[in-house]
Parts: sequence; structure tokens; C-alpha cells
Amino acid sequence: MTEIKTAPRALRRIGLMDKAWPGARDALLVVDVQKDFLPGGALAVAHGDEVVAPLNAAIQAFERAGRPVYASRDWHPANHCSFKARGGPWPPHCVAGTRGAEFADGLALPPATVVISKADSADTDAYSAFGGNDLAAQLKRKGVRRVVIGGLTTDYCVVNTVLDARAAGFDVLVLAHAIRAVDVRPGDGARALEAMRKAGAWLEAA
Ligand code: VGL
Ligand code: ZN
Repeated sequence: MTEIKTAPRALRRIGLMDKAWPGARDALLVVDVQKDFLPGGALAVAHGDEVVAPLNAAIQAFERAGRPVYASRDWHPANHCSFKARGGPWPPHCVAGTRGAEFADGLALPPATVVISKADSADTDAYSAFGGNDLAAQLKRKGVRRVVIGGLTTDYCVVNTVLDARAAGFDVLVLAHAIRAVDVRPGDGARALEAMRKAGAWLEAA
């Protein structure tokens, strides 16, 4: 018996993965690429700015293929429960309407991008782009089968979004070169990758 295991890297090398996205039933979901998560921001992620270029390449490919692009954003009120002043783990970040909540300069979102604002009420947090909205139903109505995901942060909003997408029945391709971790505890990013893989997500290496 011959078992053939083809890793994403190998698929990419032989050209299959490139052809594979964007597929006719794919949507792109850009997670929380906001100024506060970039170097210099209120909740800066090391090398967070490096996701912009690979995401722009994906955005352009989806746009050219006429496939939909979604972008989530953390959109907190100033008294959000995840902030330290309220006993939460984080410094104030991504307060709705402030500069820090803006999408990264240089992130080339198409005009038709569907923006998903999340965690926008004081007393609930939502790490997942699928949290507290009907995104899954919206995607299904459009016939989307697979969600291609990249952005920030690997160990919070990306992993929770990926797990929710899997739970909702979508195939998931994570653009692993276009995500970065907070790594509050060393290894959190690596553990998040493992959790995504275990949940059946495909991870595309650079
Ligand atoms: C996030 C920490 C706090 C994220 C949001 O977008 O991953 N991380 N709020
Ligand atoms: Zn947040």
C-alpha cells in the first residue's frame, strides 16, 4: 500500500495550491489588521505589519476572480470589558472610531469589502469574526464552501475565527505566512497553529 501525503508546501511547489485559491466557492476573510495591532500600536504584535503584503496579494487575487472579501475589525467601546480598567487582560485598543481601530495603512481592501465590526458592546468580547453575528449564514447564502483566512492575531482572533469556521462546516485555508501571534506566553502562536490543524484547517506555508 502506498500512502501519499502531500503537504501544502509541496502542493504549492507543484502549482496546485496556487490554482486552488481563489476557488469558485471561496471567500477571503482578513482578520483584524488594525493599527493598534501593528508595531507602535496600543496592543502591538511583533512583526504584525508583515501580514499586509501577503494579504494584499490574496486580496488582489480574490478581487480579480470576482470572489468576495470580508474584513473583521475589533471595534470596542472605550469602557470595554476586555480592558485592564475593567479587570480584563488588555490595554485599551481598537476603540471604535479612533485611529488605532483603523485598518492598517497600505491594506488594499476593495470598495466592496464586507466589514465585520465585532466586540462592539461594553460587556461582551468576541475574538472570533463569527461571534455575535450572522456571518456564517451570510457566507452559506452566497454558496461559500471554503474560507481563506489571514490576519491578526494568530493566538486570539485568527484561531478563534478558524475554529468557528470549521465548526460552522466550512473548509478553511489559513494563510500561515500572513498571520502573527501576540505570544503572551511563549508558544501560544505555535499552540494556536496546532489547534487549527487539529480542527482540520489547511495551513498554507509561504
Ligand atoms: C485581539 C487581543 C485582544 C485579536 C483582539 O484581534 O486577535 N487580540 N483583542
Ligand atoms: Zn480586542
